[in-house]
Amino acid sequence: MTDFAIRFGDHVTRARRDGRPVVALESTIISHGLPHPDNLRVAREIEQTVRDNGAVPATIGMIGGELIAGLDDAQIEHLALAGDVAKLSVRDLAIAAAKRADGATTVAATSAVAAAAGIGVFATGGLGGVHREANLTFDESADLTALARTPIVVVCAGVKSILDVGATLERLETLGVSVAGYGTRRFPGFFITDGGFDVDWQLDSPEQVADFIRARRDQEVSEGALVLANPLPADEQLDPELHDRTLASGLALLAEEGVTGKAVTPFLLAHFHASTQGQSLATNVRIILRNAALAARIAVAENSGTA
Ligand code: PSU
Ligand code: MN
Repeated sequence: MTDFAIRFGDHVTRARRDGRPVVALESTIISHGLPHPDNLRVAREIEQTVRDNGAVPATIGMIGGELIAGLDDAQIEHLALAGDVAKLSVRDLAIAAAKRADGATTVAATSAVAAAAGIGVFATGGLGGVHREANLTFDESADLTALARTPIVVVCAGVKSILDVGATLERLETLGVSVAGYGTRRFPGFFITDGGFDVDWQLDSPEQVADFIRARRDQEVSEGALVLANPLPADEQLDPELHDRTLASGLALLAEEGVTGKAVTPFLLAHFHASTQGQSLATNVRIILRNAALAARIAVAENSGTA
């Protein structure tokens, strides 16, 4: 007999028993999105920010083939510092379990596991999306199709400007994923406040987002996610000129070195962090912590409304 079911960390088991709000967090940003050793420090700060805002963090990942909702500190440290952690999208989860692998979950996999575990709010940095030149490479993140079938709220700063932002918004529309700006109708570009596109809807408070969750549940019509785009304030963004320069050199390097597939996002992120003397890293961290705080406040609002 085998049991590959999702296991809950002790702190998440307690939170569920006590009816406390829980926020899901991904582990790919820890293992693959942020440079060592800052990644471990940031992973801990994200969890603390969720706690400071009244919710319980459930960082999701895989240890030795076991899918865990609510990694403990030693497990987070392992995923942050071990060199051979797999990047797991939804399609990888069962294979990696069969291989007893250690793995970090992407937005797609984290959303799917969180929803299966009854967690309705998830904070991350930025979504995966449609890559530039996807018309030639077909490189579109499985984050998009996963969100189409996963009832969760993903608090993010839009999609990184390393992607094709307009095409990503078009695909989200086609796939039936709800999209709203938090306090704005402009869709952010991750490091930069304004990604260059409008969205149709703006939500203005954690309570309003909690009402979205209730409406989706009561209506029983849509199965898809809400992408809640939470931009950095303009005075906290990465200098747009530095951003454009770094993006151009990163894309050139990508082509030169022939990087493709799931290595593209980590490669470009590492390039940003290496060539902006830490500025993009500091920006990235601010984004994640702001999203973690907002997600916690949404989880609290949702929880108090249904108590
Ligand atoms: N955005 C970030 N940092 C990241 C990622 C996105 O700011 O590390 C990760 C997320 O886990 C996302 C994944 O789900 O990259 C998308 O990868 P791909 O394009 O290979 O689907
Ligand atoms: Mn891809």
